[in-house]
Amino acid sequence: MKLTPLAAHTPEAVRAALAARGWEAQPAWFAATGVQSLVVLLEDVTEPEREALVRWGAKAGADVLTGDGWALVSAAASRLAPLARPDRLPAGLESLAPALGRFLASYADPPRRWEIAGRALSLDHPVLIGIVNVTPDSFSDGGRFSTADRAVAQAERLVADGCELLDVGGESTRPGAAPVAAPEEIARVAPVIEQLARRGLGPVSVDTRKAAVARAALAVGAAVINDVSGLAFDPDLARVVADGGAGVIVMHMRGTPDTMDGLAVYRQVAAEVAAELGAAATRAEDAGVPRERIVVDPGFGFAKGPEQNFRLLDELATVVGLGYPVAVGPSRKRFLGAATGRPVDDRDRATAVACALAWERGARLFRVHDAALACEALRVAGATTSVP
Ligand code: PMM
Repeated sequence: MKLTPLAAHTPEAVRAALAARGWEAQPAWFAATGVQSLVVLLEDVTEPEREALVRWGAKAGADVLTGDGWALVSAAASRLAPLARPDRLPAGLESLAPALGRFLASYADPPRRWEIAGRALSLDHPVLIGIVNVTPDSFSDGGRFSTADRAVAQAERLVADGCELLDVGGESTRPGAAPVAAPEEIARVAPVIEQLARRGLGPVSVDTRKAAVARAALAVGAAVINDVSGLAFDPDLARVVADGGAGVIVMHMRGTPDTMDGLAVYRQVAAEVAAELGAAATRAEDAGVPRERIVVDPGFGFAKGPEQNFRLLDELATVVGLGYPVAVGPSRKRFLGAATGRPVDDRDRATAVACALAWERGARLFRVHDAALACEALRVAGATTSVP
């Protein structure tokens, strides 16, 4: 007998092995995704549910590790699937089916498009979001692009370097930054968005936490609202997104930019960020934003220390498991400086690597200051990924 270990982090190796032995494309793909091993953590598990899980695990050949009120289940996707089907579910595990069903469906068929105002962005390749800061105190460009003309020039370069969405922001969210009142924020971003729309540059997203700014931005042509507060700062923002038919990026943070550093306390950062992000996305859906318009972002650097950012980057699959497309914004952030020792103006290589790692773990959109390096890194990363 001859033995060849196959790559287990992607279904591609199994699919290719089956295809090379005469399997048709579709059954080969289904079988390849079916044998992939998945691990899910279950919480709020009652004692009878725990016993039912252990019995099921012994019969199905799944690993079930349990403790008081929780269970960790590890099994091939095809073995987990019956637990999501009401007709095949073992007695006593009824409450598991809906959440597991949602997870398995998005795992087997991840979102391929993001609907934004007036169009859709395809997610079958890495999508770069170029940062256009129009804040005098922006930490990363030192305010060099503080006038509308400079912002437009920056936007032109970002598009030339491969950006498919331009994110215009008028309020710095770094710790200690002075808050900006809505009229001032509108005066900064609206002329830039208007010019970008007039020149056919974009689509454009507006980086704001405020409903009034979002409304003004949509009126002059923005297609996406990017809210670092995850729709928690302004209770009216979700409705503005829904009424405007806009796309939305719901980012994770805790507290406000001034209080967030003190709130960076987690037992398990990826699980908690995903749970809080899921709640934020539900806020959007409850306000009438269709699921197809929502992107989630784990919020690197927001209420997370360097180690937590790296854990989150490595365990991004937990955020991807929510079933929404995932955007990431590691660009030039402190945790990259902590790993490389590089100052803020010399972190574009580190940013490009972080983007490639995030793509590998399932992120599809990448918010960057410098698109050229990230674009190259993502072309290489993207070329390793086969989309069925
Ligand atoms: N980071 C910043 C601002 N806005 N939006 C999203 N969606 N994700 C981020 O990570 C994010 C963001 C802070 O960085 P900047 O001041 O360099 O723009």
